[in-house]
Amino acid sequence: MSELKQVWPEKYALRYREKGYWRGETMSGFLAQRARETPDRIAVIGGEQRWTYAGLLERANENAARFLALGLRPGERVVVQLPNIPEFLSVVFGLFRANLIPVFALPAHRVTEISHFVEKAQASAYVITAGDGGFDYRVLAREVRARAIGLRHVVVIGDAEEFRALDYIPCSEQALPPLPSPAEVAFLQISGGSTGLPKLIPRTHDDYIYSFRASADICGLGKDSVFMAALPVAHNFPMSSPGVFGALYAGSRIVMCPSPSAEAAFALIEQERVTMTGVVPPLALLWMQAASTSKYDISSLEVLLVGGAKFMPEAASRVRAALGCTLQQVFGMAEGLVNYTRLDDPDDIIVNTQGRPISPDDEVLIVDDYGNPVADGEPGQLLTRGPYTIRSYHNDDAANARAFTEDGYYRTGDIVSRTGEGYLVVRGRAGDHINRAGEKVSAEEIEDQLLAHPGVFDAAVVSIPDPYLGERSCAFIIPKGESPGVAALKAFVRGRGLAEFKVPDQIVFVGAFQTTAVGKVNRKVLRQQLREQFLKTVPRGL
Ligand code: OOB
Repeated sequence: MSELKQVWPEKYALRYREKGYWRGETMSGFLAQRARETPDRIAVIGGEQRWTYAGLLERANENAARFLALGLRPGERVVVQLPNIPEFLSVVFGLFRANLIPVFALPAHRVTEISHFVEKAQASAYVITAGDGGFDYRVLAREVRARAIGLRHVVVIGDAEEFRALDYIPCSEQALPPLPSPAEVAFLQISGGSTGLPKLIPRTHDDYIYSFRASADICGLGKDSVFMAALPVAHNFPMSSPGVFGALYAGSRIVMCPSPSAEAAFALIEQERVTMTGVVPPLALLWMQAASTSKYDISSLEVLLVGGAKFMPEAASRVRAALGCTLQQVFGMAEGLVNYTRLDDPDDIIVNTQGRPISPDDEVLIVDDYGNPVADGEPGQLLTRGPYTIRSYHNDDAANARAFTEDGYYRTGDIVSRTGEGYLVVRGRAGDHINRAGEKVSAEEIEDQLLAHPGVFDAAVVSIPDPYLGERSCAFIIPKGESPGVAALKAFVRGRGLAEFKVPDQIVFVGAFQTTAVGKVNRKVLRQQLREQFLKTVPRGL
């Protein structure tokens, strides 16, 4: 089994400990502490369920004993694919308590992605819910099991059919293992990067707890706060910025919202007196529009976090009037660095910037194509390292060589500028992915899928500005003879077992691609040319 590690050079690790960023806490340790301090306060609400801190801890410990009863051993990986339900927390904290390593898949992922995670992480188990949003995850689990050798267990919340129902696994009698070292990897996050299939991001207890503890502080979460998870909670943003983990750390109450629609979200905000939640820009636009005619009282909402993709200043300036709350912009990445506007920042900063880093020890470099720092206000590539930014991906030498500099900076692929006060403004990006309403789609990954179609000679996938999604995907296809047709090609990609958000939004058939002077197609240049051609010939917004 390839070793799981995330290591900062000793001098940095020492500094991060000395400065009190890394305090030696663990995921299981902090939850147990909260349960001791405030056992009877509500920790999480979802559907008909309301669990106290003591109740969440008890369920997590029971689940830990069940996972051990399956024969899983500390350090083994478990892919978790669960929607926004309280069991997300009892499963994940159960895994933490058994020293098992969750790998966080999104509910939208399908057989191609899940099998990739199982193989890449060498996972032994896969935890799902029977069904959600009209989708039967047991059908998916069958497909995954047929492909992913090494997967020993499928554990289901709800009706398990031929798999193991979590609630009916007898708890192991053996003692729970000692808590892990805080420097160990706690889980694997998924990257939304620009090349190929998603990469796995190992995060340690030390670094991740620092990021959400500090986030909870910056966002003003406390014991009386009610945090609603509206986006799929497996995403880094609703998980830790400040997210459900930040909320638990602060002793707040969590509301699991099953769908981010304005109707579902507003009903829960009214019912549970939610004070804070986070959304991607397209949802913020929808919510602002819906609020003007909504019958719900959302006056309890104090802070709306918006991030995952660029929130345009025009829209940002309308949040307070439309929703009656403070906007907090968040620009982060599953690899680490997270920036926030501060709650007491002047409106000009809140509206026009994507915030500044969490930590005084977040090192931010903005450089030109030759690696030279640019002046404030000038756009450049964002590189970063710090106390919660990873130094390497899991088991991926090629990606590591591309994504990290020799002195340990992560190349974010984002083009940003910095204001005189140290706030970042996102201006674009260097890498080729489509940021579709906050979901990152790798152009290369979709091109690979399209090329598998017998009627496709060549394919180039590009991002096109979209007034609602921010960006959408457009695939330019050179057919091999007769065109396979748009609908058939979309159905083909869908049939390859990918998240729905990866199916090209648009498909355009062309006769040829321009080639560069030497006759070789540079994919980056080609994508740029196609994007420009498209924007010249098709009116914006279509
Ligand atoms: C969040 O994480 P990821 O890993 O899904 O995506 C990271 C990328 C960034 O590199 C950037 O390209 C884009 O998403 N992004 C933004 C943004 N926030 C993220 N681009 C413009 N403006 C923003 N406010 O998306 C994520 C993780 C933690 C907190 C928030 C978002």
